[in-house]
Amino acid sequence: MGYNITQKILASHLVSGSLEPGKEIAIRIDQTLTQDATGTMAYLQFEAMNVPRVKTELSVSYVDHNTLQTGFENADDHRFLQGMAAKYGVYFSRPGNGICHQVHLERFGVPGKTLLGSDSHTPTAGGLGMLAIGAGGLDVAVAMAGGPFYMAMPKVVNVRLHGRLAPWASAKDVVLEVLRRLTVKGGVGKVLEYGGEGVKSLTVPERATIANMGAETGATTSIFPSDEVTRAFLRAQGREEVWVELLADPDASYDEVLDIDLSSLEPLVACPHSPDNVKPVHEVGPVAVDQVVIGSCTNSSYLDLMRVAAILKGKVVHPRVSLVIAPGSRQVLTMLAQNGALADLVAAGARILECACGPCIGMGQAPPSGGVSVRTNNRNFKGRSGTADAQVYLVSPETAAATALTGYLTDPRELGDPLVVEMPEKFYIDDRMILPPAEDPTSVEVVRGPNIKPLPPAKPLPASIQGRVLIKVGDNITTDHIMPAGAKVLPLRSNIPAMAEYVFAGVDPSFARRAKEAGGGIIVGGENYGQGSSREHAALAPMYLGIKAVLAKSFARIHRDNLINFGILPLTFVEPADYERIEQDDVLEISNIPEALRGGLELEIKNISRNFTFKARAQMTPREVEILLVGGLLNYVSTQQRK
Ligand code: MIC
Ligand code: SF4
Repeated sequence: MGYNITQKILASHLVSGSLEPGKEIAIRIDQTLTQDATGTMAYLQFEAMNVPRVKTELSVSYVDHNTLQTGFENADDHRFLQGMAAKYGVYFSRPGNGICHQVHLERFGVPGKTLLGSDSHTPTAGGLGMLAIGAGGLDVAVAMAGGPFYMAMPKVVNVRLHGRLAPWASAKDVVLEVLRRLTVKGGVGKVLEYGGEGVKSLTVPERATIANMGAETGATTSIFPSDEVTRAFLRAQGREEVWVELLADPDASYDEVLDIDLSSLEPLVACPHSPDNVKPVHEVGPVAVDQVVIGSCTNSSYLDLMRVAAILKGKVVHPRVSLVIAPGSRQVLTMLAQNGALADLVAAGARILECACGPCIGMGQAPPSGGVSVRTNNRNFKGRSGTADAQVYLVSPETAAATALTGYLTDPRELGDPLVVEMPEKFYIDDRMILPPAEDPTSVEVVRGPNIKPLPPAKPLPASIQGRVLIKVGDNITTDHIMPAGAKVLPLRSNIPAMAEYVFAGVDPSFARRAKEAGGGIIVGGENYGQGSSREHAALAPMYLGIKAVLAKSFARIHRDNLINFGILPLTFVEPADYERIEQDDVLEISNIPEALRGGLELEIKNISRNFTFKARAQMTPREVEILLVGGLLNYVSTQQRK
């Protein structure tokens, strides 16, 4: 039996385990990436492991999230990251050089290699045929120290693309269709592997858009073949020598199949407040729009922005609309400047931002009260834009540009003749904003500003837990609910005591105070708890507040791993109906924890307030159990190092 692409890469990187879905495997990591919002913690954790230099083939530290410098905090973090990179053997992509995933695709991604990134959209590099996975910063720190990455062997779904896109349909519409079908939890425990003759018609940046937003299904990653299209892209990036062909064997088998007819796709939109709330644009009706944002790691490539420029050329944005454009990288921005497209965008009224995440993570450009914002981003969770009552719609760059002109959510097919925008033969290449590590690490002084606080220590898990339910939330709670981002909170990413004040701030502002008063407690959640970002702060800050366990119907992959990494017990209900029988402020007791976890047994939980008992499962591997019992991965690594 032949191998699919996912199996090929996993097999060639396998450190332990076997490729049976659901079983634990460990894989060797070739490359890592971090970004500034998760990177400060990741490098503090790496430092705590006492390893003099990273052991990967390549590690890159990007600065792209916290670029709005309204105080000293972000600039302090950037300076710290630059020093750490130089000292420990990491390339440093300077602020303004672009969004990590876009730059990694352009300058570093290699087909057939593994990439672990402390950002949930790391799978973007799957557009190049890399096996690229998002994880918490601590897992990335371990990979930089040479440790393997552990995960449950995912199922592999063959997404077969047929035909080719009709005029005005876009790569974004392909992934919105995937989301419409799979929903925000349909990809959990799976890799989406693209194939079929339709793949050939998609360029690498288009494949990257699709791979990027696969993260919204909860998938472990998405991956495309590495073919002649990949080769042409790498050639145009001056990196053809890293190309290898990577195709599924003709007799490869898959766990599931999803067929998509590209030619039947029409422009789609994800309506508020979830990326899977997908409808055809023309069916949504006239929605008056206040803001259009074009950018983010999903849709900020040269190709995307050239299409936008072609649509806007010679026209001007609707008077009600604020049009904001953040190019994905300095390469993209420079090319637009050199060929005149930037002038077309500016003349049309676009407000050009630096090459960074910006509005996607609420770093500026919050929409007006009750405003409607149409964005090319990948997430439209309530409040993420920085305006609690804004309505955010997710669309392709073509739909966004058409909307900016009319002031209403507009199907770009109304624009008439199809666009013709070609991929360049050669991209503009200048890597001087990517600093190589220092040759002599002892010469590097790492400067730590007052915002950089030491890591909070994690305590071993007690044998029994008695705690109050501090909050009970519903299904699909995102890490943006648990640990909000945005211009006010993001600068505190390296200061956990300050950041912890904002845990669940948008859901229940009294949470942090109540948690501290109670000396910690338990969180109760619904399905797919912790979906969305990789931010380990959504585990680290609750840990700081004394949270000992999260009891949910199901978990998103990265958040579950982060909870274990920080010594918080992730439990699922054996009978989901028991969720209904628990209320906020109930006192729960969980006993015999080490015995139950080590024996793989169900845990008995007593609801002391209502006097009944029910069962929960931990579903952890023996290794995860030991990590949890010693109080998290960092404690576990140091006990292993002492052995
Ligand atoms: C996001 O899109 O939510 C982020 C900000 O990029 C996060 C990482 C973070 O919270 O720092 C992600 O997707 O992992
Ligand atoms: Fe940045 Fe947005 Fe991409 Fe996250 S989703 S990496 S915030 S551009």
